Order: sequence, then C-alpha cells, then structure tokens
Amino acid sequence: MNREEYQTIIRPFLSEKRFRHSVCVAEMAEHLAGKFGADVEKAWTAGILHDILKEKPPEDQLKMMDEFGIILTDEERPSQKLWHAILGAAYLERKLGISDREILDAIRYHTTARADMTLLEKVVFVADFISSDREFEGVEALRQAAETSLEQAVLLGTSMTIRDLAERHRTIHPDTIAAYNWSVLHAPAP
Ligand code: DGI
Ligand code: FE
Ligand code: FE
Repeated sequence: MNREEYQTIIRPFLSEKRFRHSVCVAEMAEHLAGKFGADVEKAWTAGILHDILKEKPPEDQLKMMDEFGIILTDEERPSQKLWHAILGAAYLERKLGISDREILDAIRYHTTARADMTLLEKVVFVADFISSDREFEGVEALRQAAETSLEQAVLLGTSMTIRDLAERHRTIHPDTIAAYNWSVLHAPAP
C-alpha cells in the first residue's frame, strides 16, 4: 500500500483534528527515522495509523476486545486511554490485513512504551510526544532531546508521564515503568 491508500483507510476513523494529529505524527516519525536510521516508510505508516481506534466509544472498544480475545490487566482496565494502542494494533492486523510486526508493535507500544524498544518503537513513541501539533509544558525540551538522542527523549517522556499520573493517583502501566528504568540505564547523559 502507498501513502495515499493508508490516508484513505484512516480518514473515516478520525475527526479532522485527530486526522491532522496523525499526519503530524507520521511526518515527525519520518523525520526521526531519517535522522536515526530507521525505516522511513514504516515509520510514516505506523505514524499515520497509530491512533486508528482512539475515537471509538469505550463500549465499542470493549466489544472488539472481547471479539479478539484481548484480556486487560488490572492496570489496563481502569485506564481507557491505554486501550486504543493495544486494540488498534490487533484491529490493524486482524481486520485490515497489516502484517508487518515492526509496524504493529510500534503502534501497540506507542502509549506506554516498554523496556528495550526497537528503533521503530522509539521513533513512533517519541514522534507522538513531539509532533508539531503538540503543545504542553516541556515539549520544547523533549524536541531538543530528540534531536540528539531518542533514548534521552524516551527518558524525558516517560518520566513526565509517570510524574503526571502519580500526581493524579492514576495507575502506571508496568511497561511505562520498565521503559523509564530501561532508559535511565541506557540513555546517554545529555
Ligand atoms: O493518543 P494520544 O493522545 O495521541 O497519545 P497517547 O496514546 O500517548 O496517550 C496519552 C495518554 O495516555 C495520556 O493521557 C496519559 C496516558 N498514559 C500514558 N501512559 C500511561 C497512561 N495512563 C495510565 N493510566 N498509565 C500509563 O502508564
Ligand atoms: Fe495514542
Ligand atoms: Fe497520538
């Protein structure tokens, strides 16, 4: 499939705003892939598809998980924002025939990250954080980090998320903690 075909697939799933976000993430993923030597086409594709089910109502998402035999863990069940990544990857594989494991995993882990991510997983995780449509306190520091080190950007991103979730007494997914620990041990000093 070419880029136009992927855009045509994704368009009906998303609002104008979320579609624009997906284009921004695809473009940032392409940029980071070029910079750090990941597959540029896979990065763009994972970027455009990553939020495919983000706007499906929670009831619909639960039904689809049932159909796919996905059983949520105790940390995933109460955090609806985590569902679209797990389910999105399964949906793309089973309903839309996307079979590239690297692309599917980059989508699967785009929200939580995980320990020892592949280059493509890091590219997509960081691209989603710093795409040009994002505005949050600290985004500039993340953008700057990502210009030199993906691992440093993963460290900043996961520590920001963990701090934010802990302040609001939300559960923190074990993969997010594992990604944070991994990047503490592996990110080069800034
Ligand atoms: O889908 P997007 O909005 O583009 O971005 P995303 O898929 O990275 O989702 C971000 C949201 O996910 C944000 O509200 C924080 C939440 N999140 C990320 N990691 C965790 C988490 N929520 C919980 N409960 N636990 C996590 O580990
Ligand atoms: Fe997302
Ligand atoms: Fe996103």
